[in-house]
Amino acid sequence: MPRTLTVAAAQLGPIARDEPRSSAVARMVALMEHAHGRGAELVVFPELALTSFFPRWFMPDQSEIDTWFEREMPSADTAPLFEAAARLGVAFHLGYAEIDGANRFNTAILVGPTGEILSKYRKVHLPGHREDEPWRPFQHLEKRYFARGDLGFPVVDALGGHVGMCICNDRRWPETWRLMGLQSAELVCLGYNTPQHYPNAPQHDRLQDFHNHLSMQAGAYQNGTYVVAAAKAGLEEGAELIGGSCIIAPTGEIVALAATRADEVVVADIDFDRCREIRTNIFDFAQHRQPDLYTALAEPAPAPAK
Ligand code: CDV
Repeated sequence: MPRTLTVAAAQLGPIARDEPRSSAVARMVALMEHAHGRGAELVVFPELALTSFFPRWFMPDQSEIDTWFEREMPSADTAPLFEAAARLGVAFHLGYAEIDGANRFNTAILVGPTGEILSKYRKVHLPGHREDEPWRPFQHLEKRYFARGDLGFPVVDALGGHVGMCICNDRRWPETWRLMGLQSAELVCLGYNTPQHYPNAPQHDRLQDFHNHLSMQAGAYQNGTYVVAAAKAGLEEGAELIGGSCIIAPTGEIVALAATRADEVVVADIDFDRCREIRTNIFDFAQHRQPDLYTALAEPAPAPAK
């Protein structure tokens, strides 16, 4: 009997700096209702989906930084999303900034169709820089505002399959995918905020959409997993964010793709059993991996050759 699930990537257009969480949540509830109308049983929202992408601003005052973080989940602001999920019987994935005691993380949760949190992930690969760099047209201060995630790369049995999560920059690292592949991930949910302009290497600006899909399609194929990826997209506070939200099959093929840089839902039916097409053939880990020769992967990188 096939194990199937109808999944949606819910892309968000720009969120203004002064847009309240209640407004972002109302937009997400509308996207969830739309996705449900198209049969979706799981809706994936972007990274830091409740607010504007605040790491683009240098804020010296910690109390101001903390206004961008959530102290509880659900909260009064996010309760409507949990209520909508339970009303519709839809699971969802949500990215947000989390305060836990003295620590601050870039976090994502998987919430089940009755509104219970099934899994939590905290972003491991934090891009950007720690100090204000006024030469940039916009900052990328994730290294300043977040601690490295401390939960590993969990894969849980949920929604009929093995479900993992990662966040934005994590998708560019093959280790992210393989650590979930080694746990037999069949579906990876992720959100991202990727500027079109990369100040350190502007010659890559034209390649941002290509590198986005290249990384995720490779991760899907090399580990035999579906991917549902949701962008925050469009011109947000002077920074253009790529879109390209998509659903990728274990063959690496994109099976649904957003066409805009605005609020948009894309939907696809997935069959978890198709993951075996990859995992019992070309990427049969038990037969073909050579882990005794991979030990350097867990060591610090040597200095680059001159
Ligand atoms: N939010 C991100 O992690 N963004 C990075 C950008 C800064 C390169 C990304 O990997 O898309």
